[in-house]
Amino acid sequence: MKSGFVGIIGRPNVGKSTLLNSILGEKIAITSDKAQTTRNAIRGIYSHMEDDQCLCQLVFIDTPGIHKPKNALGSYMTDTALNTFKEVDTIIFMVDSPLEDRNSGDRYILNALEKVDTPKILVINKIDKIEPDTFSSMYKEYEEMGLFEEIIGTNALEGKNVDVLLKKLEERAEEGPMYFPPDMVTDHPERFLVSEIIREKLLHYLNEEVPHGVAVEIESFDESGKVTKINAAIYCEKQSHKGIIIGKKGHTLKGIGMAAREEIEALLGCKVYLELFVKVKERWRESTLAISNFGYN
Ligand SMILES: Nc1nc2c(ncn2[C@@H]2O[C@H](COP(=O)(O)OP(=O)(O)OP(=O)(O)O)[C@@H](O)[C@H]2O)c(=O)[nH]1
Ligand SMILES: [Mg+2]
Repeated sequence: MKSGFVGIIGRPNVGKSTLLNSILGEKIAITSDKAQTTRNAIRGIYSHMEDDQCLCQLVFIDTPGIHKPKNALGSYMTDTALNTFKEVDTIIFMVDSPLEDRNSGDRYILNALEKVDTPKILVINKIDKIEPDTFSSMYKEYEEMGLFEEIIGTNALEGKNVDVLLKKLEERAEEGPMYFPPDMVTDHPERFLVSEIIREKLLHYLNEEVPHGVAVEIESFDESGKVTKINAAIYCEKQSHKGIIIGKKGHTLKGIGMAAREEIEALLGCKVYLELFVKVKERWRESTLAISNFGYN
């Protein structure tokens, strides 16, 4: 059989996590329309089965968007993405718009990519939003760089051309072992996935700086009864943010809790009682110790 590790890298918000979910046909990675959604390397396992046999297993690593860090959390995120370059057999570099000014984030990543000899595939995502002429000129510009083995246009949200990408990756994969059981989609513990679902709802319900400054910590996870009881703390950076998260008469937090619970129930396949608390930890994103305590280490 064939197997290999594939890293998905790019600027924030280009659709990396959406692509991972589309490949797996299951939601493992949280997504949002806000930049810097993903904070850790998220592993998703794709096993191509035929007649009970695994023909190819690809372990995808979805990474945080590479950006100019403004705090310790941002540095951790960007380092996580850049370190993936060395750990994988193939790099998918994802973009969603043409290369523009000289100092654009994509140019920064391209410079870093030039320094590694890992095979690279360029994915131009969001083709539904790119004019055909623009797509052609993007294709040409990237092709002329001679850095990429393949260039593929996708619409990750609707799964368009994701099969083409998978086929190319499978063709390129080399003989190798099965790293995970073929029915395993991710090796992240349920606790982590649950905390991410809560964080995703925070990103959906809140605006501007507030969701970027939150961390979710699962304080207890009790599966002993018929209903799984989960207590989670939402940490934010300011007292004023705490007020925003809770909302008038607690409406915002209630909405977040309801949306999260529904998805957690689907994930765990059982009824869930979810209790959320909001706490303040000032400027936690600037402290290496604090970010490490929240699992960003
Ligand atoms: N129109 C369109 N939107 C897309 C497509 N792929 C992803 N999106 C949207 O783009 C936004 C960002 O998607 P994510 O998957 O969270 O992006 P990301 O690259 O993982 O972002 P970070 O984790 O912040 O680095 C979401 O609102 C997605 O629904 C696409 O092909 N077309
Ligand atoms: Mg992401």
